[in-house]
Amino acid sequence: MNKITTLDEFIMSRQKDFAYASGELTGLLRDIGVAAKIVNREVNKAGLVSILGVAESENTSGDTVQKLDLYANEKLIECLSNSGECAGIASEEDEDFVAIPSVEGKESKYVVVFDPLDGSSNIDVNVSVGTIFGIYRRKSDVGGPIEREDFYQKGTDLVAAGYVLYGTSTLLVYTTGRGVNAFTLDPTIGEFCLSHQNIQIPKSGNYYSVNQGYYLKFDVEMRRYVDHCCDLNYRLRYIGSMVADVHRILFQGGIFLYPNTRKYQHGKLRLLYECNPLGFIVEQAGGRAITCQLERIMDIEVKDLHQRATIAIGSPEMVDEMEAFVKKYQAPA
Ligand code: AHM
Ligand code: MG
Repeated sequence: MNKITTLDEFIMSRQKDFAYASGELTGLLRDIGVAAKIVNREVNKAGLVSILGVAESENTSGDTVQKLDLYANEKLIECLSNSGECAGIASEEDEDFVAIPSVEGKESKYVVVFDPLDGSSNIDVNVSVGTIFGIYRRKSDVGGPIEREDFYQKGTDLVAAGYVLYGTSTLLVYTTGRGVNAFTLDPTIGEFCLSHQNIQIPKSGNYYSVNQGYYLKFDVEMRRYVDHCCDLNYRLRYIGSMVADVHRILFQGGIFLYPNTRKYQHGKLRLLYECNPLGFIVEQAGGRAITCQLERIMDIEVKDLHQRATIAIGSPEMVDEMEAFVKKYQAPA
């Protein structure tokens, strides 16, 4: 029988990769792993309990909030508050960042950004949803209050990022900038077990993932690229959960697109806690993540916690190809 490596064992074994590591980042990743298990439990029983359904509130971006979003948000904050390794958080569900009180006088160096339950419109119909997170080293003085600048950091400043996919099985995928590894939750022992090591995205693929219902609202260069995908008989897959759509592409190759539309003139997806963490993971796996205006996602200045960005992310050769279409067909400046 192969030796099982649990998420905790793996995180601990990687701690020595970082010079001067004192275990805080390790502690943070473990806290997120615990939160993921709790959220997973609730997602799995969502159909059985009364918390299923739409809460009567909207998040800061104007989308309807499902009750499970709020639950996942609370659990992540609770878990990140336990060990004292996190100084503050910014979440899709909170308009502003939230300071986390110090535990036993610990002075945390890190802040965490997350989308607690992405793709929440899928919950009521038993379709995959996910959690996305990113970890930054704070910029303000350790020991003092956290500041907005702690969160206004580019993707290139990420120390770690990951996602949890609550799918047919539950997977946690993360990177600390030294490759990408995935852990599958074994529900019988309640542990995330190492299942995919050093993931490499295929250089090209057969899948494209875009909400083609918005086709007529895309810019001409994006319509030409989508036409090209159709021409080549690429297979269209669009779940409407970015985590699940990008996960397929990470493993099987392809491209995920969320361009600007008439309704979402700067794209729909959020830079800080959706595009940047997934961009970091895909780049670490050998892929690319750029905007539909061809800027590298991880280089974009963050000026707002809930800033939106367009995105084209996936296999490097397919993103290169999309880039060539944009250059060829975009309106002259
Ligand atoms: P959410 O964070 O409110 O769930 O919204 C983000 C989701 C992504 O997971 C998904 O890719 C996208 O919204 C789908 O949007 P649309 O329905 O416009 O295609
Ligand atoms: Mg989201």
